[in-house]
This record gives sequence, C-alpha cells and structure tokens, in this order.
Amino acid sequence: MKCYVMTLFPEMVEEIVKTSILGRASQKEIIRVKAVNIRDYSADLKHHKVDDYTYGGGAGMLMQAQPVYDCYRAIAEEMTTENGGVTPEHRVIYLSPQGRVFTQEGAVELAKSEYLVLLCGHYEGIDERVIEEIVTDEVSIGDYVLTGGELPAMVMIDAIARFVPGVLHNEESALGESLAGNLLEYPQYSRPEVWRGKAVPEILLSGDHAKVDAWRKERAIERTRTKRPDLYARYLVENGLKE
Ligand code: 6GU
Repeated sequence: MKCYVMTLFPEMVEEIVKTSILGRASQKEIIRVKAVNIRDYSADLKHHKVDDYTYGGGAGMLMQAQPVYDCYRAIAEEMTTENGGVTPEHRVIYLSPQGRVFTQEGAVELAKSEYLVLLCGHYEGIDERVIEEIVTDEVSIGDYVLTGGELPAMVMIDAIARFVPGVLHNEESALGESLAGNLLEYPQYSRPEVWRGKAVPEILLSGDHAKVDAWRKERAIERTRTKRPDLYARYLVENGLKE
C-alpha cells in the first residue's frame, strides 16, 4: 500500500511514520507513506502563500484551491508513472470533522487499497471548489474539532496498516482484538502471579485451553456490557441474541 498525505506539516507525518510498528512496516516497504508538502505547490514563489481570506467575510483564513489541486496533480502523475502510464484506482480522502466517522470496519475496507491519498486541511478549511474537484471521501475521526487533519490522517493510517498483510507479526492479532465482533478485549495478566496482593485468575493457570477460551469470551462479553453498552447492543443483534 502506498499512502500519500497532502499536508502543510510533512514533518508531523514523517515523525510518526518512522516510529514503532509503522516504522518497521515502512522499513520493510509493506506500506509506503509519503508526505507531500502543499506549500511546495504554491504559485506564490516569493512567500509560498497557500491561504487567503474567505469571500463573504468572517474570521479566519482558507486554504486556496490552486496549491491543493496542483499538489494532487503531482501525486496523480507519480502514481501514473509508477504504474506504467495507467493511473491506478485511488480514493482521495479529505480529513474533516464534517466527514463520516471512521470505524474499524472502515479501516478493514481501506486496507484493501493499493493507493490512498489523504488531504489534511488547516485554518478554517479548504476552498470548496477543489474539494468538489478531487475528493472522493470525507472522513472524521470523531465528534470533536482538531486544529488540522494531520493527527486524524495518522490515526487512519495506523488503524488501516494493522490490516495490511505483513504489518503485524501475528496475523491473527488484528482480528482477535478489541472490537472484533463488537466485543472489547478480555483482561490479560503477565508475571508475577501475585502483585500487590492481587492474584491472577486461577483458571488462566489451569492449562485447560477450552476453559481459558470460555472464560475469556465471558469476560469480553461482560466487560463490553458494562463499559460499552452501545457496542454490546450491536453484539447482541449481530449474533441473533436480540431483535
Ligand atoms: Cl478529520 N479533522 C479535524 N480538523 N478535526 C477533527 C477531525 C478531522 N475528526 C475529528 N475532529
């Protein structure tokens, strides 16, 4: 998978991408993340300006259409060259609090993409015309407002990368986890067996794998019911336990 991030702050993206599991996946070229600086496409060769006042007045500056569009054209051209003159299928995702809320299912779906282009906005937003021209999906990461799209873009890349084959060492771990099947993860314990007077649940030491599995499932269900009643309701419906 190759992921282009159109941004005014490429260093934010680069820092995150070189760290931890994303860093390892990048090193192995299982995922390629390229931060592209929108400012490099400013037509203003002197000050590299990319923002201006909004028509109709009001507070704040808007990202102008031209640098965003030219940045996208350069990315499209690079993808075309990489594919022997054929532009590969790709989504252009605009990160915005007005978008559809990103979910684990969304991550699974986007992980099938060969190419992704993420557009990070700043200031009060981006000129509507370039959004209409290039954007295929508008995505939010939750109902709160951030100062820019870079952190949401990285949240998405991280969540998506976990489902790209080879990124995680143990392929099952992406599926058996929190939110798989609308259940939270069961509680886990490591050594020592007793810590500050608290013992590890007896059954986990029994060596009886069937019993351990049953206990974990039960704990996952109970934990979901108490911590996330909204998820629990979905779990019941999707498993035919409730209408
Ligand atoms: Cl994608 N962008 C911004 N600026 N704020 C957000 C968001 C995105 N998702 C939640 N809040």
